[in-house]
Amino acid sequence: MLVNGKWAADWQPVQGTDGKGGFVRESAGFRNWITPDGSAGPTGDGGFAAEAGRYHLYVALICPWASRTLVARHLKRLEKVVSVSVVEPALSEQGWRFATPDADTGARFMHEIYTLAAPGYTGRATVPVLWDKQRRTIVNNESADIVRMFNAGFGALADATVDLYPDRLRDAIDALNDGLYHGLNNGVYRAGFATTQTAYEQAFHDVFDTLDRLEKRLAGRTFLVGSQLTETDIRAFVTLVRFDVAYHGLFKCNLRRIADYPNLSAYLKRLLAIPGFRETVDIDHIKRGYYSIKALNPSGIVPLGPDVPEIAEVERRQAA
Ligand SMILES: N[C@@H](CCC(=O)N[C@@H](CS)C(=O)NCC(=O)O)C(=O)O
Repeated sequence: MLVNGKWAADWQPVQGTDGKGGFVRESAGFRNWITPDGSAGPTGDGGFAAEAGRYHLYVALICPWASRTLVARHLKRLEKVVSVSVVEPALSEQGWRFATPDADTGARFMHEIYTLAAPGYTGRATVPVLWDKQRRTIVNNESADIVRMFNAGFGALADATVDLYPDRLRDAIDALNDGLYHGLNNGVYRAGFATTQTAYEQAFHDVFDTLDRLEKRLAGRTFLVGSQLTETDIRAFVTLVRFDVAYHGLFKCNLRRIADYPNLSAYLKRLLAIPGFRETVDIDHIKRGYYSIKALNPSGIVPLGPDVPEIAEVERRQAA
């Protein structure tokens, strides 16, 4: 991680804990918003008006948080408005690395983008990052905000027929998102990075309680909230699609696979068939990325399995 703008070499073990072996995720440091007219959004400063070609999104394809923003970018048809670059799947000794120096900034590592924006930055150099090429700064590095900006911040530059956070569903979306974050999106991380048996077991039960609830909720419904696709489906998707290949093994979430839940696996298949979802999934990056986390897998050996039909289908299409 960065400490006062300098890369601290012993960053790998420096995961936040709550003193009882529970994993604590750091909150994001840049919280400005892109808006149609450049006025300030719910947090941060103004001055970030929607413009084609001005903003750039840095992602890792292993990362579920970054992948949320990629799905939203596709669904809102912002592919030609916001450019993207993808870091290498495995974390290096200096965190996320670009395979070739970044075109806009010349950076070789993601942490250099952070220090360009804030020379004295202290914190983890996480993805996703939404970068402003004009002001040469980070607009925002919180995926939940970036999804909402893509949904509503780009005005006429985005597809107005798609609304991932409709007014009338907001309360239901917010309520479900909270449970999903704690029990699933971050729940798998709490299980994987727990350093005590008690913290692991708590997270493990939260994860499978949440999956059981989702399985029931999906009986007879197409999407999680209302009758339309919303950001809640994107949030569920990014964790579900990684579950059997990464979290079941590496994060020890091994009571059941998604493939063992009929409704959840049908739902995952349904989402994969919607243009904008499958394009963001790279099973090879996901596997190599997660299994490169040295603290959890010192040998770096990447498992060959599992054999899951939905995953095999994604891989087959990518190879074609
Ligand atoms: N709050 C962030 C979390 C992003 C996050 O934790 N990204 C991970 C990858 S999945 C990361 O970049 N980790 C590098 C690190 O912690 O050093 C968001 O949702 O955007």
